[in-house]
Amino acid sequence: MKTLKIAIQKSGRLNEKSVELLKNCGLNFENYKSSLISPVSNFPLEILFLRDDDIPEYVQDGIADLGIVGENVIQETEVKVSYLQRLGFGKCSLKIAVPNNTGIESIGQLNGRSIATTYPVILGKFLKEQNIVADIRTISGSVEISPGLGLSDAICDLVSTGGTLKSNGLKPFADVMSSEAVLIGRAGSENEDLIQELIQRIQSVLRAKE
Ligand code: PRT
Ligand code: ZN
Repeated sequence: MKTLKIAIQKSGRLNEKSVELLKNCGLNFENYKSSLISPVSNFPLEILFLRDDDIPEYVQDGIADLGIVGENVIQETEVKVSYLQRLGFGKCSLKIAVPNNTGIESIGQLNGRSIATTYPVILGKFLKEQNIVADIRTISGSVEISPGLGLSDAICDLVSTGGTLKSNGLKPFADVMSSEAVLIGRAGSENEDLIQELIQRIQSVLRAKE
């Protein structure tokens, strides 16, 4: 019998909840320390610990059978994967935010403005749908400080509590997408029986939490 592989985040906001979910499914494995692969002792499964950005491609390319990742990462990487189960954690929304004292009051006023983000693909599609032509400035992090430094007129970033926006003098302005962690797979995968068994275990853990 083949061993399934599931890719989860190595460290970061989704790591702990992903590990907890798999442990609650009755799977026995060592949590990530230095090894990037952990075998499960009581199920034909290996856990791959990866940067979240790499997870959709690993699943698309068949290196992993399954993955746990935020919908925002899937949409941004534009891979072809199937959504198997919403997992109810890692909830956040991608929002455009502007400085509190800005003159920007309506979405149309973003025309000709600059927006800093680490999500240029999702933002680009959103602006196109809204018929807005703005200058998307792709940066790799610390997006919230960009307007204060005079680098952009607005930002587009993930928000959960809103505390980061507030402490940087920004206010949410438009919702681009909402996101949560999801289980992804690939259509037409071999080992459909094992995958179904794992999905059923995950679903019963989620039901028990309701
Ligand atoms: O190292 P690796 O590449 O794996 O991790 P990462 O640094 O890219 O991602 P990580 O661990 O920060 O987030 C993983 C996933 O968690 C994201 O892709 C989202 O799906 C989800 N998630 C949920 C969040 C947030 N909530 C969130 N609040 N990801 C990031 N944030 C950041 C946001 O970018 C902003 O800087 O938290 C700040 C805002 O938080 P609040 O609470 O102040 O609003
Ligand atoms: Zn990442």
